[in-house]
Amino acid sequence: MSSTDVGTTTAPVPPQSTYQHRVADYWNAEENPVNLELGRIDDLYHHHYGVGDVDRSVLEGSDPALRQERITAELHRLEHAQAELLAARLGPLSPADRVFDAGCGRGGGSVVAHLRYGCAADGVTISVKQAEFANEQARKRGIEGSVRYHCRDMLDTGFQSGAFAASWNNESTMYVELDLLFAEHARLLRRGGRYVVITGCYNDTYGRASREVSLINAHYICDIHPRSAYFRAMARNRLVPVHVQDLTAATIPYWELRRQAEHLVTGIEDTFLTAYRNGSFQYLLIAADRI
Ligand code: GPP
Ligand code: MG
Repeated sequence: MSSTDVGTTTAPVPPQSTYQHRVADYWNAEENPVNLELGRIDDLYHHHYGVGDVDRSVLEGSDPALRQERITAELHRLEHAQAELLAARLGPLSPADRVFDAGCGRGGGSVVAHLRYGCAADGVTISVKQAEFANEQARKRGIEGSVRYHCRDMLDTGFQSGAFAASWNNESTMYVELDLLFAEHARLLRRGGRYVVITGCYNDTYGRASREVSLINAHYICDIHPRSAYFRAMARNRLVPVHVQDLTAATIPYWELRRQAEHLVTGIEDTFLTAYRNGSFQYLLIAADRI
């Protein structure tokens, strides 16, 4: 290096921020029974919550092992219903289409989309463990030619522009800046493509983040956005909402059942229930068209 270059030399920028490393550490280490035991039922591993009415008969019965088994199956049924609700908003799609799962976790959502539409799917997660686990599941199902998982940043996927007919985030937007995220979705989606998000957001009418929302942030090392931020960032990034659904009332029964599942609780259950009930937090689905 000549002496004239000294003033322009910059420190190397690490490929991942320290924050991203900590988030990856969390998901690389995560082995909550509430995720693994539910997934084992049919090898659909979800990393999101459930919606719909609960069959409360699962809480009855004198055999403790059978009771636990029935509660586990019921929670999985509700989480699967959430995944189907999201997948239904992605279509219509055909086997010729390709979809993008941003923050794919252990891969359940991409498998659900593939089974529903026959489409190809690419999921990305920042956790190498999750990507390996999800690819192994796809191999076991014999769908590894259509459903692939990558350890990549959802803000900077490296996939081809306009290559996707639909894309989504299922409870993963709280790890990233929405403007950067929606810019990447808008780049990846073809014109007329569909974007769907299901998320927990804080309620602007409450004010700022409540104590419970802050506790949820600390629990998952995330940063829950206000509801308004989604619409602002979509408008700035060629995503036009076509359907908005408040799922708050539909997810409360899931949390009421989960808090009684002593073999599965993680300790965050009452915080979610309080946050939903005091009006500071909402469970929201937004579907948008890429213009
Ligand atoms: C994932 O679910 C949850 C998140 C990625 C972050 C927080 C989501 C909000 C809506 C605020 P999980 O299935 O991995 O969580 P758990 O282990 O609690 O079941
Ligand atoms: Mg879970």
